[in-house]
Amino acid sequence: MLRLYHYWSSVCSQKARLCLAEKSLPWESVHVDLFNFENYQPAYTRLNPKALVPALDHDGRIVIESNVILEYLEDVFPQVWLRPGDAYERSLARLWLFNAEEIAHPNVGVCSHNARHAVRFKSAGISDEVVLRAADQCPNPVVGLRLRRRIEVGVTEADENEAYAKLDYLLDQMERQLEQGPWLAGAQYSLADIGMAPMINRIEVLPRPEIIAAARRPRVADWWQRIQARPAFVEAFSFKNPNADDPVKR
Ligand SMILES: N[C@@H](CCC(=O)N[C@@H](CS)C(=O)NCC(=O)O)C(=O)O
Repeated sequence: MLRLYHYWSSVCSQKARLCLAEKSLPWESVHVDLFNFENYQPAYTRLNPKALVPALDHDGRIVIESNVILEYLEDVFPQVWLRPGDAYERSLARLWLFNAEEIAHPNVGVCSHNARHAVRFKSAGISDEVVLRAADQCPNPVVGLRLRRRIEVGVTEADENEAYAKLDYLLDQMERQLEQGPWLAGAQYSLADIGMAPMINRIEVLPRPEIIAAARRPRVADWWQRIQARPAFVEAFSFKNPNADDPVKR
């Protein structure tokens, strides 16, 4: 039995859901409400001490870290093959999983704070005091202290500019990589594409979507169209926000 602990709009959760969908694997959903700080509660941190989603429970064994979850699913359910057979293309798949986590994820995180996260706290009437109390309860200092800083100091325009510059640099590499395409690791759709798809999906709803526009990066834009046309994408991204009052819909 596969059970995924996830949050509807979390990019890392979307990676796991996309992989499950590509492999047509049935799974049970446990939705962890990040904006209610359920991920900081002992019931969840017993499963994932990092206090982050996603976490995968496979017959009672817990796998954490989205890239590790993708590799695990590929090892255990190789019937639908998402890891290239060629060693060089496999290295590209690993490189793009790494790029998704090392560069894309933290920087879309910075750019998401003002545009999405702060807006949601405000609309739900969650005060700074409540957020700071939750941050202090988070057992993972990387996560708790980051949240505290985002409330106390905020994310400045300079922080956002820096994050967009890093995303721009990564997108340049992606545009070049896709010259060897059609997919990020070469001929075959792979874990590399799964790693990057949620990041591009997020960039599209952030304040500077022009960085993935066809006029600017035609290969990235074309790849993004092909990603969205896949039935697994439609399935994985159809998991909607259970909170109808939340202003963020995608
Ligand atoms: N490296 C981790 C990162 C996981 C992560 O940062 N998850 C975010 C959602 S995409 C989260 O749980 N954030 C909650 C928080 O910061 O409180 C992975 O790839 O699984």
